[in-house]
Amino acid sequence: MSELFRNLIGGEWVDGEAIPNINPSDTNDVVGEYARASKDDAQAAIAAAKAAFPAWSRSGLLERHAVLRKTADEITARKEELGRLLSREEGKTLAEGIGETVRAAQIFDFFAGEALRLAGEILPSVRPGVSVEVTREAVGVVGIITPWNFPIAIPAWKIAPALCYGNTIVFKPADLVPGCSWAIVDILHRAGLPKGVLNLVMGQGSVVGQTILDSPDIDAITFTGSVATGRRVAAASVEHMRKFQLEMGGKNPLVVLDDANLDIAVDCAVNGAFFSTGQRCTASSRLIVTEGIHDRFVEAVTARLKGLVVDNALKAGTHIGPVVDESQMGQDEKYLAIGREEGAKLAFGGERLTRETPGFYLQPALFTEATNQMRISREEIFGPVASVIRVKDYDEALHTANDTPFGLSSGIVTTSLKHATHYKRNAQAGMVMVNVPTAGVDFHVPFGGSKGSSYGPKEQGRYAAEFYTTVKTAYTAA
Ligand code: UN1
Repeated sequence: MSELFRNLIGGEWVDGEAIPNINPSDTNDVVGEYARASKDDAQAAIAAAKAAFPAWSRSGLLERHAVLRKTADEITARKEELGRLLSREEGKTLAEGIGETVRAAQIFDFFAGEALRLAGEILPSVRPGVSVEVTREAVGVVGIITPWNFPIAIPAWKIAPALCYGNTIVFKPADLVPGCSWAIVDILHRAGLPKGVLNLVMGQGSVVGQTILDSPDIDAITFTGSVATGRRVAAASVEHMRKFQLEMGGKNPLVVLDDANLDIAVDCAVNGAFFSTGQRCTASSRLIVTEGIHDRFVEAVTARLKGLVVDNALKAGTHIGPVVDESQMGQDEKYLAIGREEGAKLAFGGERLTRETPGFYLQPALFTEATNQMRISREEIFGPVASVIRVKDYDEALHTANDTPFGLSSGIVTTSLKHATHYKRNAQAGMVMVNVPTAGVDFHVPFGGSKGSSYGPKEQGRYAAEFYTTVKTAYTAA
C-alpha cells in the first residue's frame, strides 16, 4: 500500500477518497495515493482562507519573508529528491525535474526579498495643502489553479507572490500530478504559515475547480491551463466581478532566417520543440524557415532527433521522457494523423515506442512541407510534434509567425541586427526570443502572452504585484 497524501484545510490534514498518482515512465509504479477533495472540502477551504485573510493581510513583513525564505531553503536542500518526484510523476527528465525544482526555489527566494521591498508613493495633490498616498493592498482570497506540465514551478510562481503581498489561498493543482504541489504545501505549512492562509484541495476540476469558480468568497483566480477551461474561468469570474488572470497556451513560432547560425537554429528548435516532451505552452511548434537555409536546417534537425534517447525519465542518458498519460498520447497521435491527412510530410518520428518499463513513449515527430493554414499549425498539440513551414523571406516569415490566434512566445534565429530589431518590435507575442529557445524563461521578469494566449496582468518578477494587489489612493488635507 503506498503512502496517502491528504489535503490541507484550515491548517489540518484532511482525509478523502484517494486516487493513485501514476508514473508515466512506468505505469506499474505508483508515486502515492492522493486524496481528492469533495465540494464540501473545497467550501471549507474557501471559508478557512477567508477567515485567515484579515490577520495575514496585516502580518509583519518579516513573518512573510521568513516563511518564503525557509521554503526556498528547504526546496534547495531537497532539490534532488523533489526533482526526482517531479520526473516520476510528470515524466520530464531528471535533469529537467531538478532544474524546475531549483527554479521554484529561486522564485520563493525572489518573493522573500520582495516582501521586504513593498512600497507606495506619496504625491502632492493638485489641491494645495492636500497630499496623496498610493498604496498596494492584498486582493483577498486567491484561487490558484495549476496545470500538470510544470508541477512545481507554476505552483511556486503563483503561491509565492500571493503570500508575499498578503493574500490567502485556495490551491487546486492538476489532478494528474499532485505530488510536487503536496510537497511545497507541506514545506510552507511547516515553515510557519498560520492556519488557513494556504489551503490545498487536490481533486477534479469538475468538483473542486467548479466550487472555486462558483464561490462569491473567491476574490481573484489565477489559472494556467487549456483555452476551453480558461474561458470558463473568465465567464464565471465576470459573473462574480472578480479579478482573474489566464495563461492558456500557444502555437509559438520559431523563425529561422538564411543568415542564421545553423547550430544555434538547431539547438533552439530541438530544445524549444521537443524538450520536456514538447509539453510546454511556450514550445516552438511552428518552425518557419526561409528558403535558402530550409534544406540544411531540416537535415540538421533530423540528424539531431535521430540521436535523442527517448526513455524512462529517471534513467541516466534519457533526453526525452514519456508523454504524460494515455489521453495526451491519444491527442498527439490524433494530430499526427491529421497532419498526414492534410498533406504535411512526416520527415521523422511519430511512432509509439516500447521500452523496458511500460510507459507512454513517443518518438519526437517533425513534419515538413506544412502550411500555416493546416490544423497542425493552428491548434495546440502539446506534445513532441513540430512542423516546418517554408517561407520566401523575412517579411513572409514575420507575417506567418503572427498569423495565429495565440501570442505567448515568438522566436527568431538570425545574425541580422536589422531583422532582430524589427522582429522584437513587430512580433505579436508577450515574449520575444532572439537566438534563444521560445521556451525556458527567467524567474525574475514578466511572463505571459498576448492575443488568445493570456488574459490579465503578467506573472512573475515585480510585475506579479499587478495581479496580487489592488491599488488604493488616499487623500489627506493636513
Ligand atoms: C517555460 O517555458 O520556462 O505551461 C515556462 C507552460 C508555461 C510555462 C512555460 N506556463 O508551459
